[in-house]
Amino acid sequence: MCRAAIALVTCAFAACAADPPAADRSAGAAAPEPRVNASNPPGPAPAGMVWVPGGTFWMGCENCNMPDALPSHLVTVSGFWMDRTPVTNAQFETFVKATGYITVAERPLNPAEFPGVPADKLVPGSAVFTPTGGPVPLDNPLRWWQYTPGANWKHPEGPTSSIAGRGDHPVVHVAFADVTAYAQWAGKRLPTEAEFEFAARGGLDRARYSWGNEMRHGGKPASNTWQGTFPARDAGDDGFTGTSPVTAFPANGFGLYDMGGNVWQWCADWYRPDAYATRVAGGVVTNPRGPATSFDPDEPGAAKRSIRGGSYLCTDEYCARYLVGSRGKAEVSSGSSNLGFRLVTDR
Ligand SMILES: [Ca+2]
Repeated sequence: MCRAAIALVTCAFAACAADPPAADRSAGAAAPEPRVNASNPPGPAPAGMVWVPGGTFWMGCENCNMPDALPSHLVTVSGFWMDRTPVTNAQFETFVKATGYITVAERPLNPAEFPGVPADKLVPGSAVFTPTGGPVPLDNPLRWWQYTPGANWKHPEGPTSSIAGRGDHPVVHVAFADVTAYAQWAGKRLPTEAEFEFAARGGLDRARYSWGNEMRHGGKPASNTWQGTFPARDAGDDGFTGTSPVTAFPANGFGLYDMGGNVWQWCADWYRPDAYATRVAGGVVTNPRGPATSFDPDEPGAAKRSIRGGSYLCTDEYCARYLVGSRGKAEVSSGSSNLGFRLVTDR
């Protein structure tokens, strides 16, 4: 959903960037097996990053009732460094102080992009999740998402809220341009969907979650999700309603935190529901970078990137995209109160 759709009916869609290069294929190679490479890190770990050694894995979500995550197919990724947690409010604040960067949610809306919308509606803001207080049909997210003037990364629930005491929570209300600006400043990049999923699996072959096959791990909550009737009231049985500190739940097999639950995380790939179906004919795909263009039949014309991990709003009854092979999508000019990011680097 785009930033302005929540309040303003019309949307502005960012133009597509240059097409990414096509994925390499290794058609005709011997039948590969899922594996985690034994390669050592190429050097000392950059601060706050974990070496993901690369390998071959089954990418996709079998028995999830999610057609856009099918068919499951073998993918090989090279090794890379990955932030061990989502980027936190404290880290983003450091970036803003160093650069003076102003996020998309803080910028005035251009009247030319929203013809017919009254000027008093063209106010900076972002989408904030708002519990409904009682059960509602789950067919229209606008029932629980409110475009909130003054909501942004510093004021996650609106102008009277703040991130005080939440420096170790993931930054939210960041649009795609915001995270790429941060990445440029940090000298890193967004992960591809394949890199994110390989990393999230933590070396487990075709597990349902980034921590194993059960929703709870060792009898305890494994991630920050939603308990109770969505979107009426979150019981918070896992200890948190809303975001949580980025290391509040156990790391996965690669030492990565919050690869499922807490906040969605931007990936570099354009989103298309048929992305997997169009690339499985030629054998194992190596380092796929996603389709050349975006298309979401639910919002034709909206430019969307893939997002991963699900969030504190996901429950088995709605979303469920903490399932490690599942996929999400977000319009590039939009942030929201449950969407953040983390970065990777190759050296
Ligand atoms: Ca929770």
